[in-house]
Amino acid sequence: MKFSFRWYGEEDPVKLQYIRQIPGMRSIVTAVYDVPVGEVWSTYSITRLKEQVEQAGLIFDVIESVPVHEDIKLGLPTRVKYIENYKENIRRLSKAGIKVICYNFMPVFDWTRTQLDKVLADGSTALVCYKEQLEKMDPLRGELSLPGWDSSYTKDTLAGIFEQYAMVDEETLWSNLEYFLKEIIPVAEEYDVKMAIHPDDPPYPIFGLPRIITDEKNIDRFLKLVDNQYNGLTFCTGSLGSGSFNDVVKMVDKYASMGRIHFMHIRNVKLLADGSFEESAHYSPCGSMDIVEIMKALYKNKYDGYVRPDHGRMIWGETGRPGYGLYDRALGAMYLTGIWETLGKE
Ligand SMILES: [Mn+2]
Repeated sequence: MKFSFRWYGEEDPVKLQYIRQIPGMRSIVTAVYDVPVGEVWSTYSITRLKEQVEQAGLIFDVIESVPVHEDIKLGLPTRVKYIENYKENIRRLSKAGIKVICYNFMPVFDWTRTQLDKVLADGSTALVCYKEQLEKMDPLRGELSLPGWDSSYTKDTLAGIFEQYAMVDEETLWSNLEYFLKEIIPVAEEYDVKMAIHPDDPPYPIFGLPRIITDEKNIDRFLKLVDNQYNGLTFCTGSLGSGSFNDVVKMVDKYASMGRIHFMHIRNVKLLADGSFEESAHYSPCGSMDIVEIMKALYKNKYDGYVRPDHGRMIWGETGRPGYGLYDRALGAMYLTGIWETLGKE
């Protein structure tokens, strides 16, 4: 298992030098942020990122994410150009040493929460998603203040995109995903880059938009669209685990045994009775996930891919990017490292 940590580049208040000080830390998970979605990443920016990471004594081999342009998800004729750009990004990243690319196929909105700084009983703050609040949110009405969603859309363009998605039901989204995979996976294979789709977060439709990477049945279908090792998963325990219908341990075991997990995001969530959830500390008793059983499933299958502690709470007075502070993620990393070391001695 290769331990990694997400870093948002020079703007990130968490310094690479601090990440290096987490015992067992190996790789940096990052991305080029200076180009619009859908464009080709400059070799200059990629090389610069690589140099920064390596100067800190860490390895540059995982990208999260190369975002998929909305026209690809919508299946518009312009997707041809954006898919060619995507292929070029795979080639360029491969040449820089990248082994895994994480991406997602969620229409319009990436991960969605209703509050980013909910104060928990111990005084830490965490990201939460309360069903009741979510149902009241309407991105098309009033001021859009969706926490965490740094929108590049104005209200008018957003209305236009929603109108386009009115034509895209789940089956259409599936066929648009299949088209995309059939184009890019051969390039990923040729350049030895494992593509790892991130599940939808939360794993059910929101705001009337379809979501398809949500549960075991759909992940089975996804893997069969292009039945090739290079078409794999970022298995996010928090995203899939925030649907109570998902048996996360069973799914980790199944997909790890198939060799289709290339990247693990491990975090805990506390499920509430109405389907809401709160992000919690990694330690199993703090939430609804059994992190030890998840690690055991990986160990049993000799998992050799990447793992990173996913979102953390804000603790010890730290401020910064919600979910991506240093302290709680470092605690999570050590917890995972400790479990992994123990399993190796049993
Ligand atoms: Mn994740």
